[in-house]
Amino acid sequence: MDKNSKPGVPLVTHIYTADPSAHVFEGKLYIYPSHDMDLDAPDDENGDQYQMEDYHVLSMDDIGAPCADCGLALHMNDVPWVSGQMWAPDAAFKNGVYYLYFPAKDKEGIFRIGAATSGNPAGPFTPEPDYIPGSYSIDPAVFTDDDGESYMYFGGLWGGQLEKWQDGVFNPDAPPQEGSLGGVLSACPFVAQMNGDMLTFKDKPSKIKILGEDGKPLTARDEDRRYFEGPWMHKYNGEYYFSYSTGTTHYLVYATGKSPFGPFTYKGRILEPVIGWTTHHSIVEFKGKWYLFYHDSSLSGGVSHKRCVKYTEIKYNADGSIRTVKPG
Ligand code: FUB
Repeated sequence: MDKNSKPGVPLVTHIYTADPSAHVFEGKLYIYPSHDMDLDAPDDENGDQYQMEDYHVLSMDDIGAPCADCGLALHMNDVPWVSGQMWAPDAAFKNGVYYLYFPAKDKEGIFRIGAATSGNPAGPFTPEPDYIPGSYSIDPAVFTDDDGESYMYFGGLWGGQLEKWQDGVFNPDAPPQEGSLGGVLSACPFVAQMNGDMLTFKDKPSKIKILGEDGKPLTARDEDRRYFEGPWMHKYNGEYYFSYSTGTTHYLVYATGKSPFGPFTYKGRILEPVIGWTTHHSIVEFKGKWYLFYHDSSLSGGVSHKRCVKYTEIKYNADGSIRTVKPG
């Protein structure tokens, strides 16, 4: 058990953690992070340095309370379809069952999204024998709306292979969607409504449109605003807030809309760049306040694949905009 948690300070320091998905379950905060490996590896654009093998769930009785590592929740050796790279997970609860969702490479080296179940929010989780049919790419985020319907948002560029799925089939030769492509539309993340079993998609995943204030979809060149990875959905005052990382420009930003399927209109930044290359987050309401969980690489002195999870409070303006946070 670490010391009392504080905003802007690593939640735990005995392991490297990243990509935090925070939820309130059973009156406590549960955080589902990636578990970064303490290994030496050069940075590359394919994300080969992110060789994670398992998940540990973190929990806090309250904001400001100590953060506990609940131990091993799931290991890749227990998941028959996985060959490696267990990246950013998320969790959900329905009908007495806790669900852990996780991206990992299958035996062909293609990222898919798996599910595992438990009666306890801290796990351990029992994996399904195969990945979710029709799932691909990385960074699942599952949002349950007020009417009980759940939706999975997912996708990440470069190592996360999102640009290779834009036509609905895996195209290993798809070009990267970077600024050099000029006016070409940015690669879109995807959303799929979940069936009641929370283990399968209702329909084929559909593309999410992110528009500028002019109503036009963001272009690949617009690297300050276009989608890169790390989606999250939350609802505030009846509006859907779709937030994500811009990757190459290292911002956490958000766009709002009237439906969980979008389209969403770009609104602004949530978090300025942190120490390290990646930036990935979740937003959760707890006891009437809103919190941003995020990571940086401060614990390792800036090594991009050895990260640590932190939190800070976020505030909304009267018009629903989120006040930008500068990392401390
Ligand atoms: O942790 C591995 C990858 O780095 C995640 O899937 C991305 O969102 C980025 O944080």
